[in-house]
Amino acid sequence: MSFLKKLMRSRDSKDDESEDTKKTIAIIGLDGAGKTTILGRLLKSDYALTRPTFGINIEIYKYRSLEFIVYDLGGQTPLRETLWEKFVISADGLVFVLDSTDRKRFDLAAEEFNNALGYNENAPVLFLSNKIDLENAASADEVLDVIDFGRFTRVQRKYSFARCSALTGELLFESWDWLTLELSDDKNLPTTNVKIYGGYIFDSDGSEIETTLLGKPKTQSKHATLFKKGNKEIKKYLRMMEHYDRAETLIQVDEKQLVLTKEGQLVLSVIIGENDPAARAIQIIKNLHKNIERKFETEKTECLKQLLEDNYPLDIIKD
Ligand SMILES: Nc1nc2c(ncn2[C@@H]2O[C@H](COP(=O)(O)OP(=O)(O)OP(=O)(O)O)[C@@H](O)[C@H]2O)c(=O)[nH]1
Ligand SMILES: [Mg+2]
Repeated sequence: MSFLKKLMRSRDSKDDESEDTKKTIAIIGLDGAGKTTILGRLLKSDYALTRPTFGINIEIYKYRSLEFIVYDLGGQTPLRETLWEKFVISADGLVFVLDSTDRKRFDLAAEEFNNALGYNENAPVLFLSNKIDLENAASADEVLDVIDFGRFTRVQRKYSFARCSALTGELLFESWDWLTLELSDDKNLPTTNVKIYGGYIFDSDGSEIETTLLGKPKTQSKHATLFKKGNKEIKKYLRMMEHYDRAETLIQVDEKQLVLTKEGQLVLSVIIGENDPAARAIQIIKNLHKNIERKFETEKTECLKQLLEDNYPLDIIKD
């Protein structure tokens, strides 16, 4: 955070410590890019039908000990001209969303991206090439041809580029984690390990194959209700995602996070601590997807538990 901003904040607020955990993020991009849908997925673990945003949605989003105030700005031409500068100028983080199937407007998107960068020259930038679930989505190379990321390296500005889908959630949480870390002043935020309390294997039709509670018996019984709630949430999500082969999500359950990935017939999920990096958990279960089918053929019980214990001993809860 710039010195001037810090000074202004400490003047405005008596409690400077808590102010430091509040970050503002502006989400911009042309109309229809998927900004509101992305926010819905991140905030409510939901894929809701959206309407064009005529103005601005302001949402508060708590994630990994930070509180984000997110400005979701409408992308239609008049809004770009009147609203963007006002909100982009003071944002701590910038998210630009591109509809990766809207090739006709790539040049326009690039131009608006440039304009926005001119309004705010410091905030870390997350560039999301959205809608990769659609067949005609542009490849990373196609997007990189239109958007000049080299400039960020030249001025040493923090940025990240990711392809994602707000619909299936794919790759969205990884990039959001990147932004969280960039904006956090708390260098103690865990960056590598997570604390896995247990997990599930489901069939994609919603039938449960395994539930695994980890830790000592006392810890397990303490979390039994949490796991029941998680089970319901997974079923709800799978109904919503039944037509999609791949999906990822992050669902808040009580004080914990439930992370889920679906690949074809198999659904894996783990419950982790509330400040743990979801990206790491997603990586773990994606790796397990490969092994679990093999293990199924030989051993039918406690597959997930064993794989976690064998491969990720440092990530599972001990007490
Ligand atoms: N297939 C697919 N459709 C998406 C995805 N993200 C958004 N959409 C759809 O794209 C349309 C526009 O999404 P919005 O989130 O309203 O777009 P926006 O960027 O907020 O648009 P404005 O508010 O007008 O600036 C909606 O019909 C969404 O359902 C995605 O990842 N995949
Ligand atoms: Mg919108």
